[in-house]
Amino acid sequence: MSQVTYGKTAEEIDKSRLGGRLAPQAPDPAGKVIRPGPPALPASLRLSAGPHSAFAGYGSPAHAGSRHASPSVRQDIAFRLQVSQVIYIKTSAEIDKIRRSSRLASQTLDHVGKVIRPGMTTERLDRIIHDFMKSHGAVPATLGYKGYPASSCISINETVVHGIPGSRVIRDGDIVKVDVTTILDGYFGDTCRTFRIGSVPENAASLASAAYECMMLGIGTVRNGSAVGDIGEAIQDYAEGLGYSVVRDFVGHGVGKQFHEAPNVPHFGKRGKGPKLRDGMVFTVEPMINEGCWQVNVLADGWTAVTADGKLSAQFEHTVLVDGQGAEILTLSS
Ligand SMILES: [Co+2]
Repeated sequence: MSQVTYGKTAEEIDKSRLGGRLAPQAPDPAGKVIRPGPPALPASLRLSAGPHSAFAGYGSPAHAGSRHASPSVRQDIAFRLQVSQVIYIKTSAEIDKIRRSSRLASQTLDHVGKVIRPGMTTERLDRIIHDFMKSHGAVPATLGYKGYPASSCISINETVVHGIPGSRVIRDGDIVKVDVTTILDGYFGDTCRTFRIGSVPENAASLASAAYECMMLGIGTVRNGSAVGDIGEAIQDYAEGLGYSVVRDFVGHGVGKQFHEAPNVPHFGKRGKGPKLRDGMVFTVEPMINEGCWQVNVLADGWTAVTADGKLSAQFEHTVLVDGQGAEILTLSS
C-alpha cells in the first residue's frame, strides 16, 4: 500500500536539465566565513513572524476550511528556535552515533511502509511509530518538543508539514508524508518519506517523484567546499522547471547533537551563496514541493502547515554527512 518507487536518482535525471549545476564550483567571492543562511530562516524549519517574515503583507488564505493563523499564533509556533550560529564539525565518534540513530529513523520508515494502509488513522500510525522507536531503544524527538504532542509528523495531501497525528483517516489515493526523528544514545536522526496509498492520481504520484528527485539533486551537490546555496539552486531549478513551487517557510537544518542546529538549508537560492560545507558537517535536505503556490498557512493548532491554495504538497528528507567528494546519506532505506 506504500510507494513502489520514490523517483529517479540524481544520476538518472537527464543531466541536460541540470545546466552544469553539478560541475565543480567556483570559489565563493563572499569568502570563507561560516555563517548561517538568511537570518529570517531559523534552522527550526519555521520562519518566525514579524515585519521581515515571508508572511508580512501576505493575503488571506484560499484554503477552504483552514484558519489563517494570526501573527501572534505564528510567533508561538514551535520548531522556531534560537539556534547557535556555529556549525558543528562532528567527530568520528559522534558521526558513528548519528549514523546509528539515522539508520534507526530510516528503519522506522521502512516499518511504516509495511503497515500503512487505507482506513488507518494517523493516530494509530503514530502509536506504531512510537512503539517501534521505543522497542529499539530510541526516543521520538518530536514528542514533547516545544509542546508537540506526538511521536511523528503525519501530513496528508495538502498538509505540507507538522501534521499532528489524530483522527484523520488515511484513504486510498492519498499521499502521506511521514516525518520521524529518533534520539538514540543522545544523537538525532531525521528523515521523511512521502507514501503513496493505493491508487494515487497521476498528478500526486508525479509530485511525489519530483520531491524525491529534488532531494537527491540537492544532495548531489554536496561535497567538501560546496555551498549551502548549491543545494537550494539545484532543487529550485528542477522543481520550478517542472511547474512546481518550493516551500520557503521551512528549511533543512544541521542535526546530530541537537534536533536543529546551524546551518539553515533552504531548498531555494543561489549557487555559491551561504555557508561553505566542510567534511564532518551533518544536516538535512528536506524539500517540500508544492503542486501550486509555495505559500503555506498554519492552522489554529499552531503546528499544521497547509498549502495556501489547498493543492498537494510532497516531501522527502535525508540526513547527510559531508564526506570528501560527496555526501554520505545516513538515512537510507535498508
Ligand atoms: Co528535519
